[in-house]
This record gives sequence, C-alpha cells and structure tokens, in this order.
Amino acid sequence: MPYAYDPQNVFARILRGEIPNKTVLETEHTLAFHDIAPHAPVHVLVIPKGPYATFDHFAAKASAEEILDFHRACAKVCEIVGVAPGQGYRAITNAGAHGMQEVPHYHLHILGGKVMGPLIQ
Ligand code: DGP
Repeated sequence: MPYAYDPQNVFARILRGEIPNKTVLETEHTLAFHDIAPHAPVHVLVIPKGPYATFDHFAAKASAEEILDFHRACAKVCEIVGVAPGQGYRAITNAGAHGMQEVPHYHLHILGGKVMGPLIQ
C-alpha cells in the first residue's frame, strides 16, 4: 500500500502559515518550533517541510538532501535550546495508531531540561 499524507493536518497548516508557531529554527527543508503543550522544560518539534506522514515514510521517500538537512537541523536545535553539548535530551517519534501519533506529519520530539525518566511507562 502506498504511503498516504493528509495535507489538512495541523503541521501542514503551520507550514502554509495558516497557524502561528514559535519557531526555533527554519532551514530550506526543515522547520523546528516549540510544542504547544510541552512535556518538559524543553520540548521542540522538528518537522520536514515535505509531505511525509511518519518516520518510515520520510526515511523511505525523502531525498538525501532533505534527510541531511533534517538531521543537521535537529543537531542545531539541540545547540540552540542548550541541551547538547550539555545535560542531554530525549529524541522520540510516534508513528501510527500503536505509536499514538496525534499529528500525521512526521515530527521528532526533542525533550530536555530535566531528567526524562523511564522510556516506557
Ligand atoms: P504526536 O502525539 O507525536 O503526534 O505529537 C503531536 C504534538 O504536537 C503534541 O505534543 C502537541 C503538538 N501540537 C499539536 N497541535 C499543535 C499546534 O497547533 N502547535 C504546536 N506548536 N504544537 C502542536
């Protein structure tokens, strides 16, 4: 089955400028902004600008340039918000129903500013 993408999802609307965001970093292929409901003192979402629904969709279909840009942007975000080099952080992504993904546009959560606790609760 081909990968599907819903262009009405909230992050697509942020990318189109229809919903405001608190931007941390913007590059050619990537946008990073503060989560609206943070789970930690630092909670940034990093998203590709392209129409990718999940991590596996992005990893399978994005260009090498997009993938490099995304990961370099993640590293830069960690530096900007002061978690690396430093005390560290957690980077996670949720995918699909079992991952309890809420917004169907691939995003990496970067969480820090406190000890994060066990991964699985
Ligand atoms: P996930 O469950 O992995 O799909 O996480 C979605 C995250 O997106 C969740 O932590 C809340 C955040 N979020 C939802 N809507 C908005 C929004 O309009 N703006 C911002 N900045 N974050 C949002």
